[in-house]
Amino acid sequence: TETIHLADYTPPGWLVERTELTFRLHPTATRVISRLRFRRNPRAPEQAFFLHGEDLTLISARIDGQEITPEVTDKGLTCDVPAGDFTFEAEVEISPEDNTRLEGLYMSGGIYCTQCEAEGFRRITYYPDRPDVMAPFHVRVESDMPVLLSNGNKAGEGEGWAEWDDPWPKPAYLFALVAGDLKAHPGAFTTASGKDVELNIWVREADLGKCDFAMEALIKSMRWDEEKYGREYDLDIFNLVAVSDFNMGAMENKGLNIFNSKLVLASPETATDGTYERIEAVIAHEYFHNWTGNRITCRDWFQLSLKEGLTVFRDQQFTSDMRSAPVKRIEDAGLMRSHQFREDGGPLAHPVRPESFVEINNFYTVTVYEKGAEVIGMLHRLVGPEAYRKALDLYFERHDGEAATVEDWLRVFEDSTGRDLSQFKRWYSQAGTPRLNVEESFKDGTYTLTLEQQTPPTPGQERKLPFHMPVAVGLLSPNGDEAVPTQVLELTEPRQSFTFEGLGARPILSINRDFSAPVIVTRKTTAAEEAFLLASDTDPFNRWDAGRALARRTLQQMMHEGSSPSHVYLGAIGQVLAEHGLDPALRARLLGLPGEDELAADEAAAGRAADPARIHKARESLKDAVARMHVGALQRTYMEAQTEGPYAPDAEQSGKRLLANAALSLLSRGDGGDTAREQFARADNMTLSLGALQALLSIGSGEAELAAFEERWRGDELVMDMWMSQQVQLAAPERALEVTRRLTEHPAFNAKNPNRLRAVIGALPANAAGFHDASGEGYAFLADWLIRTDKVNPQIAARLSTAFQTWKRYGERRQEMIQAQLARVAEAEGLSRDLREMVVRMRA
Ligand code: DPP
Ligand code: ZN
Repeated sequence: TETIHLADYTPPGWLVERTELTFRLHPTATRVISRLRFRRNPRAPEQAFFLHGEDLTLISARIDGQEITPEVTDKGLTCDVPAGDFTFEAEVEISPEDNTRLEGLYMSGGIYCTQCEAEGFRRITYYPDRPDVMAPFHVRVESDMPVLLSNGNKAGEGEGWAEWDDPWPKPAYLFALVAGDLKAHPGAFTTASGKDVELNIWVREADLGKCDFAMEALIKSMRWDEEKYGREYDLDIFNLVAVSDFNMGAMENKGLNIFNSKLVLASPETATDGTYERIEAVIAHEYFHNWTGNRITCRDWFQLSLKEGLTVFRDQQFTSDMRSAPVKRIEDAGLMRSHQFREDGGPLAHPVRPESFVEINNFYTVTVYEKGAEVIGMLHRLVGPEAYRKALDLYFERHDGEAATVEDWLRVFEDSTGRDLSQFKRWYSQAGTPRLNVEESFKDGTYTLTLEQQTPPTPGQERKLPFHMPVAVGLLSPNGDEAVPTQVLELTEPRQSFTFEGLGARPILSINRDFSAPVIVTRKTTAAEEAFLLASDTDPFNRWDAGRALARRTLQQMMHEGSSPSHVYLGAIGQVLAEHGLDPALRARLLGLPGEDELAADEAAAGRAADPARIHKARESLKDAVARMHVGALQRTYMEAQTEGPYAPDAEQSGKRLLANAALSLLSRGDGGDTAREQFARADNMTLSLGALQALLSIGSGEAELAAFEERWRGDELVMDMWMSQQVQLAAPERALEVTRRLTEHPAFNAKNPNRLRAVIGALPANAAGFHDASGEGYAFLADWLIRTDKVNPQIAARLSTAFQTWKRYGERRQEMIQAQLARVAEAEGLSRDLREMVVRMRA
């Protein structure tokens, strides 16, 4: 297998001036006829003419009308070409129905659809399939399907055909085609400059009632991007299609977004509040790509975070504006800690801009996406919102229509603010989570804060240089007042001191407020100080963080010292429950405990082998203790969190339901599940049904409810996904594998559908104690499924394999068993490039 390096980037030898495609659709024998106008790239070195192409049957090829016989390999095609401009034409045959990888043109439930990012277009026809080759596309689709869609504006249609014209030059990865028996949920938008845009969400007829929310989210996104970034939509029509089989969440193809149906379809009965929020965010994310990704794209795939980090940052801003900013920050920081720190601290660690890859699909990661967004968040914090907006204006002005790089991105900030960002740039090249060590001293009214940064080695990067990071800090007086309001300290040195003068008493530090830098703060504190911050910090993120720290502290004592749950923690939770004025969503978050996987990371960081069974037990008994101690307050909280009036998936109502479900889950530990059964019986929305079901499953009950749920929802694949994944995740550890295995034989399961695979196979590792069962059977089960799935869909297999990335956290026996399974996968016949790369990186 071949490794691709950023350092080897060479500009394309030829550019495409115009791309014309004709599709004669057929399930097993689709013909793709291409007509490409090529022009020599004056800025490229001499090179052979090469077009990517994989799994294509070449029928014929011509240059300037003359039949040619190109040299074809399993990677692409080469041929002699004229010195000047020329037209290349080809006809190829492909079989959408046999395409189970879901890359290129494939069929999903009788609908033709495409997924080209990153390198799927080469499975459609021969083409320079690289993002720095941008061209206007004209597409003709011939099929007897009633709806025929492609990118851009409609250029004509008739019986059995339609033509689409996309005037905006784009790389092939943004190409899309959809053909099927679809119905439109229509909408309309008038841009700030008065242009009318036709909007359509295309779904199966049966799903037409589940599109209102997605349409509203789209319209809000379009408006928000105009107001916040000055970006208008640039075509006459915007189409969005929901399909059932999709490797990713959604895809930003120009003017024709294609979505995993789970991120479009929603009704109160079938979608949870969490799903609604995800839909709103992902609709926004894909829409925002129209400027950050499509109008300005990436020069090469190493620059992926240029569009993804930025677009995630933009969708986070959007959600903060639509809902609660502190709650959103807690969710995002929580995801960084639970998922990105895990990646950054293990064998799969890589920089936000990776320097090499074997299979680019393996780099659509939390590091490229979420850490990439954090890096932009830091930039935003360092320069301030106004300078940020000015820099973005310059970015659009300077690079519109181009394929840009991280260097281009940072240069607009340097040019518009006069700042030197050369040290800041290390966030793009150095992997690993920095540790921030804190020392404090106080004398004669002067408080000195000394910060020391240190980043551990990651694969291929032994030594790290210091980062330039904003550390938001506030100081609290012992009485809870803010002695020094939030200040952003700029840390650039390995060790740096900051002083604060004129303080009356030794202050209490609130550091890395709002999660200003994606780092791990290591600091000697006491339970009393954490309890103080949980009760009094003015920064909501740090309140949450202090609660987490307090929970970890007691869980560790329970695990290793046989202590009973700490009274400080239990008392602090009591106070949170009694804080009626606090946003319910925030209160719910404050009640949550760190996940078992995060606790395992803590164990490893403390130099101990993580014991998943013991972690699980400690966490369960802490929940029991909270439930016992606060039964009255939990009942009051539960009552207080009931919503009135018709269901709405807005921030206010969903915050209440989140709190109600959190209280319910604790209450169920004391009442045998009676309240949950009652909630399940009366629930008129999925958030409350599922919350009740979860509460019951987590106390080992809920058989009758599971059956009733299945009876009601067996026809709805998206609801059944939740039904399946909750059973796996919440099964008692000793039953987890059996439950998973049984579900793989359930009629609702389908080993070819990514959502089903994620809901069942992907859910097992989320049941940490079950997956890591001492027998090692969980590991063997996952390895079997990796080998099996790899033959169907390598991208999904590679993704599921990441469950093994934490192997170093565990004891020798478990390490050996995981390594043995990785070795078995490595030896499997015909292993894909995707899965092979992952296994190689994770093997010792
Ligand atoms: N569809 C993926 C996303 O929007 C890849 N571009 O992030
Ligand atoms: Zn994206």
